[in-house]
Amino acid sequence: MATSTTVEEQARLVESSKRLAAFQAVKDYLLPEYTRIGIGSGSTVVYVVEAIAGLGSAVTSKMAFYPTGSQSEELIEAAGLNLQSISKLPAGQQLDVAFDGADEVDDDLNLIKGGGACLWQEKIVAASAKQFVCVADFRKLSPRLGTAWKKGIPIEVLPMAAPRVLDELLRMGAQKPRIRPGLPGKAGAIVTDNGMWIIDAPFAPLLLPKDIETGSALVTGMWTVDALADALIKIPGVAEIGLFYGKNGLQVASGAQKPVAAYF
Ligand code: ABF
Repeated sequence: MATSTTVEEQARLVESSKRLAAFQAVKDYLLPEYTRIGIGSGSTVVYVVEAIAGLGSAVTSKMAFYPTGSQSEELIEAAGLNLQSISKLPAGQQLDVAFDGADEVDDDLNLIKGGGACLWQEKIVAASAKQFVCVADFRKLSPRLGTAWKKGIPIEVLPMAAPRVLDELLRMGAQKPRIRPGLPGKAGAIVTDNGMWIIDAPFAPLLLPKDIETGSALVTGMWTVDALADALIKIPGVAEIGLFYGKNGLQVASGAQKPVAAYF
């Protein structure tokens, strides 16, 4: 009895952390003059959309919302917001801001994303925005990626290349990488919105520049975030990886993958 109450209390705490983070992020980063907004996937983004819808149609009717997949498409439509497609965003234009969740966030705001299998479109939307804001609950923050999210880095692959990609991941030191199975009741591998498969590849915790300064990178078999991401994306057959890394939107004009801020 005591255990189940604790589990329920923890669940309530997590939901309240997601909600508070989402409302604060929208308050700080959604300016009324913005017209193009990216909306990510997952359960935390539900609160982002709730916060946006709560601003009222006087504010939101001038805005268009760009989803990262079928789930966020439904979310936007259900809230009565104006749904647009990132494929219709003209070349040379950017979203004003994009909000999305994460599976894990490290001290430098690198992210693991893709637990929900939408990582490719999530990266396109995040990188199309002038500012990308991450919203998550307190369980997602950790000093190094791979510490809190133990299922591995999600990697979107061309199905025919999956066996070769698995070989390469093992060679790079991944521990038991595996093709993600389909949702309960569905045989075979999970198929993404883009017709691809997902491989989850667990690696030892990923180091940050500060670790190299202090010498921890000398530990055998440990990658830095940037080195691993650069190597993974070069494997033939890999379409996209669930590491959002590099520079954030304050440092590059466009194409940033890292958030300018993370809310917990
Ligand atoms: C998306 O949703 C994904 O990149 C990430 O895997 C997941 C986070 O979901 P939740 O908010 O439900 O924890 O952002």
